[in-house]
Amino acid sequence: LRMGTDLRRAVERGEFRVHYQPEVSLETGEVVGFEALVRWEHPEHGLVAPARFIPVAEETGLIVPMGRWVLEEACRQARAWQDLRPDGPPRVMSVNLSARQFEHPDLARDVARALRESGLEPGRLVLEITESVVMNDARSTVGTLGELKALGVRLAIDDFGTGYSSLSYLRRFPVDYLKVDRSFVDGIGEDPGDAVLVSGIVDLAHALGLNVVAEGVETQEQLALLRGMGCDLAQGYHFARPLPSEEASTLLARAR
Ligand code: G
Ligand code: G
Ligand code: MN
Ligand code: NA
Repeated sequence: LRMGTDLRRAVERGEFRVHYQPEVSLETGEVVGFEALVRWEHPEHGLVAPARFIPVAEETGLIVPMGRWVLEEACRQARAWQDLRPDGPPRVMSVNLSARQFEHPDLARDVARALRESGLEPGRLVLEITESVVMNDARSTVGTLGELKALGVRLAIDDFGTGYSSLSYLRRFPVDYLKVDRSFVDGIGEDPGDAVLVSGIVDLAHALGLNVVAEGVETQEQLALLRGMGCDLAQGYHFARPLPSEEASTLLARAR
Protein backbone atom coordinates (compact mmCIF):
# COMPACT_ATOMS: atom_id res chain seq x y z
CA LEU A 1 0.00 0.00 0.00
CA ARG A 2 1.72 3.20 -1.19
CA MET A 3 -0.22 5.41 1.08
CA GLY A 4 0.54 8.91 -0.23
CA THR A 5 0.19 8.28 -3.98
CA ASP A 6 -2.67 5.83 -3.57
CA LEU A 7 -4.62 8.23 -1.37
CA ARG A 8 -4.25 11.07 -3.85
CA ARG A 9 -5.57 8.83 -6.61
CA ALA A 10 -8.37 7.58 -4.36
CA VAL A 11 -9.77 11.11 -4.11
CA GLU A 12 -9.68 11.50 -7.91
CA ARG A 13 -11.05 8.03 -8.64
CA GLY A 14 -13.84 8.12 -6.09
CA GLU A 15 -12.69 5.11 -4.06
CA PHE A 16 -14.16 6.32 -0.78
CA ARG A 17 -17.42 5.04 0.63
CA VAL A 18 -19.47 6.31 3.53
CA HIS A 19 -20.90 3.94 6.11
CA TYR A 20 -23.61 4.99 8.52
CA GLN A 21 -23.94 4.02 12.17
CA PRO A 22 -27.36 4.55 13.78
CA GLU A 23 -27.77 6.75 16.85
CA VAL A 24 -30.65 5.61 19.03
CA SER A 25 -32.81 7.56 21.48
CA LEU A 26 -32.61 5.91 24.92
CA GLU A 27 -36.07 7.23 25.70
CA THR A 28 -37.96 5.91 22.65
CA GLY A 29 -35.57 3.35 21.17
CA GLU A 30 -35.95 5.07 17.79
CA VAL A 31 -33.14 5.74 15.36
CA VAL A 32 -32.79 9.52 15.58
CA GLY A 33 -29.65 9.94 13.53
CA PHE A 34 -26.60 8.46 11.88
CA GLU A 35 -22.86 9.07 12.10
CA ALA A 36 -21.13 9.09 8.72
CA LEU A 37 -17.86 7.12 8.79
CA VAL A 38 -15.60 7.02 5.76
CA ARG A 39 -14.13 3.82 4.28
CA TRP A 40 -11.59 3.38 1.53
CA GLU A 41 -12.24 0.69 -1.04
CA HIS A 42 -8.74 0.14 -2.39
CA PRO A 43 -8.76 -1.55 -5.84
CA GLU A 44 -6.16 -4.15 -4.75
CA HIS A 45 -6.17 -4.15 -0.97
CA GLY A 46 -9.91 -4.03 -0.38
CA LEU A 47 -11.46 -2.10 2.48
CA VAL A 48 -8.88 0.01 4.33
CA ALA A 49 -9.79 1.15 7.86
CA PRO A 50 -9.86 4.90 8.59
CA ALA A 51 -7.35 4.45 11.43
CA ARG A 52 -4.80 3.57 8.72
CA PHE A 53 -5.43 6.38 6.25
CA ILE A 54 -7.00 9.31 8.15
CA PRO A 55 -3.69 10.22 9.86
CA VAL A 56 -1.91 10.18 6.46
CA ALA A 57 -4.70 12.16 4.82
CA GLU A 58 -4.43 14.64 7.67
CA GLU A 59 -0.65 15.00 7.24
CA THR A 60 -0.77 15.42 3.49
CA GLY A 61 -3.78 17.73 3.52
CA LEU A 62 -5.79 15.27 1.40
CA ILE A 63 -8.24 15.16 4.28
CA VAL A 64 -9.64 18.47 3.00
CA PRO A 65 -10.93 17.27 -0.42
CA MET A 66 -11.79 13.86 1.05
CA GLY A 67 -13.70 15.40 3.95
CA ARG A 68 -15.52 17.76 1.59
CA TRP A 69 -16.71 14.74 -0.39
CA VAL A 70 -17.82 12.89 2.77
CA LEU A 71 -19.77 15.95 3.87
CA GLU A 72 -21.51 16.27 0.49
CA GLU A 73 -22.27 12.56 0.29
CA ALA A 74 -23.62 12.38 3.86
CA CYS A 75 -25.86 15.43 3.27
CA ARG A 76 -27.21 13.89 0.03
CA GLN A 77 -27.92 10.62 1.83
CA ALA A 78 -29.65 12.34 4.75
CA ARG A 79 -31.83 14.27 2.34
CA ALA A 80 -32.64 11.10 0.36
CA TRP A 81 -33.73 9.32 3.56
CA GLN A 82 -35.82 12.32 4.52
CA ASP A 83 -37.52 12.33 1.09
CA LEU A 84 -38.39 8.63 1.41
CA ARG A 85 -40.52 9.49 4.40
CA PRO A 86 -41.19 13.23 4.55
CA ASP A 87 -43.58 12.90 7.53
CA GLY A 88 -41.19 10.60 9.44
CA PRO A 89 -39.38 11.52 12.64
CA PRO A 90 -36.68 14.14 12.10
CA ARG A 91 -33.23 12.56 11.94
CA VAL A 92 -29.81 14.12 12.05
CA MET A 93 -26.63 13.27 10.16
CA SER A 94 -23.31 13.59 12.02
CA VAL A 95 -20.08 14.19 10.12
CA ASN A 96 -16.58 14.13 11.63
CA LEU A 97 -14.24 17.06 11.05
CA SER A 98 -10.52 16.66 11.55
CA ALA A 99 -8.11 19.40 12.66
CA ARG A 100 -7.02 20.34 9.12
CA GLN A 101 -10.63 20.64 7.99
CA PHE A 102 -11.62 22.67 11.03
CA GLU A 103 -8.77 25.11 10.49
CA HIS A 104 -9.34 25.45 6.74
CA PRO A 105 -10.56 28.93 5.77
CA ASP A 106 -13.16 27.49 3.32
CA LEU A 107 -14.90 25.29 5.91
CA ALA A 108 -18.06 27.34 6.41
CA ARG A 109 -18.37 27.89 2.66
CA ASP A 110 -18.01 24.15 2.00
CA VAL A 111 -20.65 23.33 4.63
CA ALA A 112 -23.01 25.95 3.20
CA ARG A 113 -22.54 24.49 -0.29
CA ALA A 114 -23.15 20.90 0.87
CA LEU A 115 -26.40 22.02 2.51
CA ARG A 116 -27.53 24.06 -0.47
CA GLU A 117 -26.75 21.40 -3.07
CA SER A 118 -28.35 18.57 -1.09
CA GLY A 119 -31.32 20.60 0.12
CA LEU A 120 -30.78 19.27 3.65
CA GLU A 121 -32.12 21.48 6.42
CA PRO A 122 -29.13 22.93 8.30
CA GLY A 123 -30.56 21.81 11.66
CA ARG A 124 -30.31 18.20 10.55
CA LEU A 125 -26.53 18.35 10.14
CA VAL A 126 -24.27 17.78 13.15
CA LEU A 127 -20.55 18.50 12.85
CA GLU A 128 -18.33 16.49 15.23
CA ILE A 129 -15.13 18.09 16.42
CA THR A 130 -12.79 16.58 18.99
CA GLU A 131 -11.92 18.28 22.22
CA SER A 132 -8.26 18.60 21.30
CA VAL A 133 -9.15 20.41 18.06
CA VAL A 134 -11.43 22.98 19.68
CA MET A 135 -8.91 23.57 22.47
CA ASN A 136 -6.00 24.06 20.10
CA ASP A 137 -6.52 27.78 19.55
CA ALA A 138 -9.50 28.78 21.62
CA ARG A 139 -9.75 32.27 20.15
CA SER A 140 -10.00 31.26 16.50
CA THR A 141 -12.20 28.33 17.54
CA VAL A 142 -14.84 30.70 18.89
CA GLY A 143 -14.90 32.45 15.50
CA THR A 144 -15.12 29.26 13.46
CA LEU A 145 -17.82 27.73 15.66
CA GLY A 146 -19.76 30.99 15.41
CA GLU A 147 -19.59 30.90 11.60
CA LEU A 148 -20.83 27.31 11.56
CA LYS A 149 -23.63 28.00 14.04
CA ALA A 150 -24.71 30.96 11.90
CA LEU A 151 -25.43 28.44 9.12
CA GLY A 152 -27.88 26.70 11.46
CA VAL A 153 -25.96 23.44 11.90
CA ARG A 154 -25.44 21.70 15.24
CA LEU A 155 -22.11 20.99 16.85
CA ALA A 156 -20.86 18.01 18.84
CA ILE A 157 -17.73 17.50 20.90
CA ASP A 158 -16.43 14.06 19.91
CA ASP A 159 -14.34 11.74 22.12
CA PHE A 160 -15.38 13.83 25.13
CA GLY A 161 -13.29 13.20 28.22
CA THR A 162 -10.08 12.19 26.44
CA GLY A 163 -8.66 15.69 25.93
CA TYR A 164 -6.88 17.97 28.33
CA SER A 165 -9.82 20.34 28.50
CA SER A 166 -10.60 22.84 31.14
CA LEU A 167 -14.34 22.34 31.19
CA SER A 168 -14.94 26.08 31.10
CA TYR A 169 -14.78 25.98 27.29
CA LEU A 170 -18.18 24.28 27.27
CA ARG A 171 -19.75 27.52 28.41
CA ARG A 172 -18.01 29.61 25.79
CA PHE A 173 -18.42 27.37 22.77
CA PRO A 174 -21.88 27.05 21.19
CA VAL A 175 -22.03 23.24 21.21
CA ASP A 176 -25.19 21.09 21.22
CA TYR A 177 -23.96 17.56 21.95
CA LEU A 178 -21.28 15.82 23.96
CA LYS A 179 -20.23 12.41 22.69
CA VAL A 180 -18.81 10.41 25.58
CA ASP A 181 -15.77 8.47 24.43
CA ARG A 182 -16.24 4.74 24.29
CA SER A 183 -13.25 4.15 26.55
CA PHE A 184 -15.45 5.36 29.44
CA VAL A 185 -18.59 3.57 28.29
CA ASP A 186 -16.63 0.31 28.03
CA GLY A 187 -16.09 0.02 31.77
CA ILE A 188 -19.38 1.28 33.25
CA GLY A 189 -20.57 -2.27 34.00
CA GLU A 190 -17.46 -3.31 35.90
CA ASP A 191 -15.66 -0.18 37.04
CA PRO A 192 -17.56 2.05 39.50
CA GLY A 193 -15.10 4.84 38.66
CA ASP A 194 -16.14 4.82 35.00
CA ALA A 195 -19.82 4.77 35.95
CA VAL A 196 -19.36 7.80 38.21
CA LEU A 197 -17.50 9.63 35.42
CA VAL A 198 -20.14 8.99 32.77
CA SER A 199 -22.96 9.82 35.16
CA GLY A 200 -21.16 13.05 36.04
CA ILE A 201 -20.70 13.96 32.37
CA VAL A 202 -24.43 13.41 31.75
CA ASP A 203 -25.39 15.70 34.65
CA LEU A 204 -22.86 18.35 33.64
CA ALA A 205 -24.07 18.30 30.03
CA HIS A 206 -27.70 18.58 31.06
CA ALA A 207 -26.95 21.45 33.42
CA LEU A 208 -25.41 23.25 30.44
CA GLY A 209 -28.34 22.41 28.16
CA LEU A 210 -26.47 19.87 26.03
CA ASN A 211 -27.49 16.42 24.81
CA VAL A 212 -25.30 13.44 25.58
CA VAL A 213 -24.45 10.62 23.19
CA ALA A 214 -22.76 7.50 24.58
CA GLU A 215 -20.40 5.90 22.06
CA GLY A 216 -19.39 2.27 21.80
CA VAL A 217 -22.39 0.72 23.58
CA GLU A 218 -21.93 -3.02 23.17
CA THR A 219 -24.10 -4.67 25.84
CA GLN A 220 -27.62 -4.62 27.24
CA GLU A 221 -26.13 -3.93 30.67
CA GLN A 222 -24.35 -0.79 29.47
CA LEU A 223 -27.56 0.33 27.79
CA ALA A 224 -29.58 -0.11 31.00
CA LEU A 225 -26.99 1.75 33.07
CA LEU A 226 -26.87 4.64 30.59
CA ARG A 227 -30.65 4.86 30.54
CA GLY A 228 -30.62 5.02 34.34
CA MET A 229 -28.15 7.89 34.20
CA GLY A 230 -30.49 9.83 31.91
CA CYS A 231 -28.17 9.69 28.92
CA ASP A 232 -30.04 10.89 25.81
CA LEU A 233 -28.63 8.93 22.87
CA ALA A 234 -26.41 5.94 22.23
CA GLN A 235 -24.59 4.27 19.40
CA GLY A 236 -22.53 1.12 19.24
CA TYR A 237 -22.37 -2.49 18.15
CA HIS A 238 -25.25 -3.36 20.50
CA PHE A 239 -27.53 -1.55 18.03
CA ALA A 240 -25.59 -1.74 14.78
CA ARG A 241 -22.14 -1.45 13.25
CA PRO A 242 -21.49 1.28 10.73
CA LEU A 243 -23.52 0.07 7.71
CA PRO A 244 -23.27 0.59 3.95
CA SER A 245 -26.04 2.93 2.80
CA GLU A 246 -28.22 0.12 1.39
CA GLU A 247 -28.17 -1.73 4.71
CA ALA A 248 -28.88 1.44 6.64
CA SER A 249 -31.82 2.05 4.27
CA THR A 250 -33.13 -1.45 5.01
CA LEU A 251 -32.86 -0.81 8.73
CA LEU A 252 -34.84 2.43 8.32
CA ALA A 253 -37.49 0.69 6.22
CA ARG A 254 -37.95 -1.92 8.97
CA ALA A 255 -38.25 0.84 11.55
CA ARG A 256 -41.46 2.19 9.99
O1 G B 1 -14.89 4.45 11.42
P1 G B 1 -14.03 3.92 12.56
O2 G B 1 -14.74 3.02 11.85
O3 G B 1 -12.88 3.03 12.32
O4 G B 1 -13.30 5.35 12.54
C1 G B 1 -12.03 5.49 13.09
C2 G B 1 -11.70 6.95 13.26
O5 G B 1 -11.73 7.63 12.01
C3 G B 1 -12.64 7.67 14.20
O6 G B 1 -11.87 8.43 15.09
C4 G B 1 -13.42 8.58 13.31
O7 G B 1 -13.73 9.78 13.97
C5 G B 1 -12.48 8.81 12.15
N1 G B 1 -13.27 9.06 10.94
C6 G B 1 -14.14 8.22 10.34
N2 G B 1 -14.71 8.82 9.28
C7 G B 1 -14.21 10.07 9.21
C8 G B 1 -14.40 11.18 8.32
O8 G B 1 -15.20 11.17 7.40
N3 G B 1 -13.66 12.30 8.56
C9 G B 1 -12.78 12.38 9.59
N4 G B 1 -12.11 13.51 9.73
N5 G B 1 -12.57 11.37 10.45
C10 G B 1 -13.27 10.23 10.27
O1 G C 1 -13.76 8.83 17.02
P1 G C 1 -15.11 8.44 16.59
O2 G C 1 -16.08 8.48 17.73
O3 G C 1 -15.68 9.21 15.43
O4 G C 1 -15.02 6.94 16.17
C1 G C 1 -16.06 6.12 15.85
C2 G C 1 -15.37 4.78 15.80
O5 G C 1 -15.92 3.88 16.76
C3 G C 1 -15.49 4.09 14.48
O6 G C 1 -14.28 3.45 14.27
C4 G C 1 -16.58 3.06 14.73
O7 G C 1 -16.47 1.98 13.82
C5 G C 1 -16.23 2.65 16.15
N1 G C 1 -17.31 2.02 16.90
C6 G C 1 -18.62 2.31 16.82
N2 G C 1 -19.34 1.57 17.70
C7 G C 1 -18.46 0.79 18.35
C8 G C 1 -18.60 -0.19 19.40
O8 G C 1 -19.66 -0.50 19.90
N3 G C 1 -17.45 -0.77 19.82
C9 G C 1 -16.23 -0.48 19.32
N4 G C 1 -15.18 -1.12 19.79
N5 G C 1 -16.07 0.46 18.34
C10 G C 1 -17.16 1.08 17.86
MN1 MN D 1 -17.29 10.62 15.77
NA1 NA E 1 -15.50 9.25 19.55
